[in-house]
Amino acid sequence: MTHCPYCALQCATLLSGADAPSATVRPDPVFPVNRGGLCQKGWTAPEVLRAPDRLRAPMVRGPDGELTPTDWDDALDLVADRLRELRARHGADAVGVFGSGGLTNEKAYALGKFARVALATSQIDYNGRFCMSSAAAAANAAFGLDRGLPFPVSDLGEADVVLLAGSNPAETMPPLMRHLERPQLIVIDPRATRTAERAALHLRPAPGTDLALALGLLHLAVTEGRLDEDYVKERTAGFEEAWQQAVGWWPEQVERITGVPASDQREAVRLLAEAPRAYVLTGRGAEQHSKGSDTAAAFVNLALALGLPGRIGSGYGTLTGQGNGQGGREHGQKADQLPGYRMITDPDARAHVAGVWGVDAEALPGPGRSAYELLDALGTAQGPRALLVFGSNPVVSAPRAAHVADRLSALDLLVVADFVPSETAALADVVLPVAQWAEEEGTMTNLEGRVLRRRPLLSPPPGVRTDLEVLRGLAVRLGQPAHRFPTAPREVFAELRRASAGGRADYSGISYDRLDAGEALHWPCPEGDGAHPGTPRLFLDRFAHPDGRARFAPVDHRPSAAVPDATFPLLATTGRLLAHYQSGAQTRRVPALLAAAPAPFVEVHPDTALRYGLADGEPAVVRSAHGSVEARVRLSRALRADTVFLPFHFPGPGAANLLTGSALDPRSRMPEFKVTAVAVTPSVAADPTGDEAP
Ligand SMILES: Nc1nc2c(c(=O)[nH]1)N[C@H]1C(S)=C(S)[C@@H](COP(=O)(O)OP(=O)(O)OC[C@H]3O[C@@H](n4cnc5c(=O)[nH]c(N)nc54)[C@H](O)[C@@H]3O)O[C@H]1N2
Ligand SMILES: Nc1nc2c(c(=O)[nH]1)N[C@H]1C(S)=C(S)[C@@H](COP(=O)(O)OP(=O)(O)OC[C@H]3O[C@@H](n4cnc5c(=O)[nH]c(N)nc54)[C@H](O)[C@@H]3O)O[C@H]1N2
Ligand code: SF4
Ligand SMILES: [Mo]
Repeated sequence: MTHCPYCALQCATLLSGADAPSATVRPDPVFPVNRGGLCQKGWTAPEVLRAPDRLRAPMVRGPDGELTPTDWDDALDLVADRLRELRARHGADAVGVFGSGGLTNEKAYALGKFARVALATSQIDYNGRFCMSSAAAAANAAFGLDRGLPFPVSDLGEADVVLLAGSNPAETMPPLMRHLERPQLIVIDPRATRTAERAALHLRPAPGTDLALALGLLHLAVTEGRLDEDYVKERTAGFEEAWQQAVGWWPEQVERITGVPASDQREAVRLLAEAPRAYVLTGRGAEQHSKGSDTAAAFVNLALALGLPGRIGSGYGTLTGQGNGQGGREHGQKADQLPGYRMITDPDARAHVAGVWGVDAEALPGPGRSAYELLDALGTAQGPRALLVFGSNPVVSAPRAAHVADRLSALDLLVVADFVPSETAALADVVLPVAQWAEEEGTMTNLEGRVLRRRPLLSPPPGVRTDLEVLRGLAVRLGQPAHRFPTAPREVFAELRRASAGGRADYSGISYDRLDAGEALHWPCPEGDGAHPGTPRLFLDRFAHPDGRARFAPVDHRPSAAVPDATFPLLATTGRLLAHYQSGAQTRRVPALLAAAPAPFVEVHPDTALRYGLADGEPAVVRSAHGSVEARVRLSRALRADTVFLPFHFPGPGAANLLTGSALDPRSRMPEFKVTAVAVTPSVAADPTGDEAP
């Protein structure tokens, strides 16, 4: 048994076939998370193992400007020489590292250690910043701990009501819907999604207005006498300050900002408050905003007011996205973190981790730049001159993508480790071919904090190395002792356990042997006298703050970075399609998935299309203050008339991130992926800004 290579649900799969050409998967019928289900991406995952253009040899850009195959020693020597040179000339922070929530725990841990020890750079961050950072900031502040779901997924199946704010699991985690059959759903989404079709109540706010809506729901919870006063008194702090912010958000005011009728707001609060067992869950639709962490906090406030978190059968959670989006944010590849979900600025944390690594705590760098800020600084006088990318395709997935591509091109050295020639690899000076999920061993931590085993069932193609082998090869060339960078995942995990011991995400009681014996282990799982059973449900007795209380957050609504005006009268939002995963680097290589969703499009309401002269299937140009996108129009009544939708899975002139800007959440540094002011015109018409059409 292993697990799907894609999303955080980490559906269990059984692989058959002795090699990549013959490999097939089917769902494991007993694993409680997917309960025999898989989505189309999971079923077709073996296709990526045998992708015709799979990378099989390291490549170096030659004097003619072309990427040319070479051998591993030449490639790694070249990278190490260039890194040494750049460090000598510009200092250790001249080298940056970009990691991923797709990496196993072992790889994420090794990457953070490699950056801090072998490169001594502070400049490391990862794509999870674009994903989980807002919800993580809110959960850490509220509960003192950030585990996406602080309860097993299967608990949802017993609930009476589940509120989903900005999440479309019917397309992004289809097997999760098996757990959402019993509960009545309240869906908050500007679009009538496949998830919303299943909802008892669908609230359709304008993109970027969830914060006002959540404040309004809290307002109603209080004014309609639904506040759980005993819970608030016994288990929380800070209610009064939060209430002072919500007091002015009466339903009609909220309706004016969000477009959600006051009666629907009342109905949502009634459903939630009257349910014996209820959950509030947020997704990227609510979180990927320049106010994403305050928005997540406002939904936490609502859950706290109703007394949900830390009770069996009720709670608050966020649906983590990437395969190891949870573990990826715990083991030290984030700019401000060390393993065990420790803060890099905490002297005790530095001393503990330096002890495990066998280095001097003084020598560890401090916090670096967040993902977008790191990409934005590349090749500038103050920023890194070299970047190593492991597990991300930022040319397609980062905000303000054209600018990011320019910054990557301005580097002295771009190194990309991948198994397919992604759009980012195509810009690299050196491309390093690595092994994939079914060819490597490790652990992943799913959306409920459960640690799972990834198993090596096939041999990698000749010429391919694992990420851990690449890191050791570079570390040794940079003067590190080989034993400091083990390549056996089991050895790395043994060290990760020690590094995490005593931290917020404590893995010290978890072992490959326990996982192989079939134990379900959710962190924290400290090592003790006996075998610790893990912690499937957190906060039942106390929250993780020293006084055991959860914190309300005094947050208020504010507008998005760009609001519509005469030039850019519409709101564009972006998101996912069932058939593709993220930047599409993997799924666009699977024929069945490409056939299901072959090309970029912009979804427009028919009334809006009429107004702007757009016709179904015709090419259009979508413009924002940051750039423009070419895509075909797809008419859909699922949209609000003021909103258009673009999937972000495609590269080139149809890449949705050509539209998004550089606004960041001040606390989490999350980009504003979910709302951009745009104009949409038929591609032959004149540009509304007066510039010439491209
Ligand atoms: N098929 C597929 N599945 C995936 C992935 C994938 O790429 N493809 N990626 C995985 C990852 S990394 C992640 S993070 C998850 C993401 O999973 P989701 O959060 O479910 O995915 P999104 O489509 O980004 O956004 C969800 C919904 O937010 C809505 N939305 C847009 N703007 C707003 C807004 O302002 N407010 C509200 N309330 N809603 C808004 C969109 O209409 C969309 O339906 O999916 C995981 N699963
Ligand atoms: N407009 C818009 N943009 C978004 C979002 C949105 O909703 N709207 N969502 C954001 C979110 S939530 C996320 S998570 C990001 C994700 O966006 P990306 O970070 O670009 O994620 P992927 O497309 O999964 O890219 C992973 C790359 O790494 C490779 N890879 C996979 N596994 C490994 C591995 O183990 N080792 C190595 N070396 N390589 C590997 C894959 O082949 C692929 O090329 O996109 C963000 N961008
Ligand atoms: S829901 Fe996620 S983990 Fe499950 S098969 Fe689909 S992509 Fe894979
Ligand atoms: Mo994500």
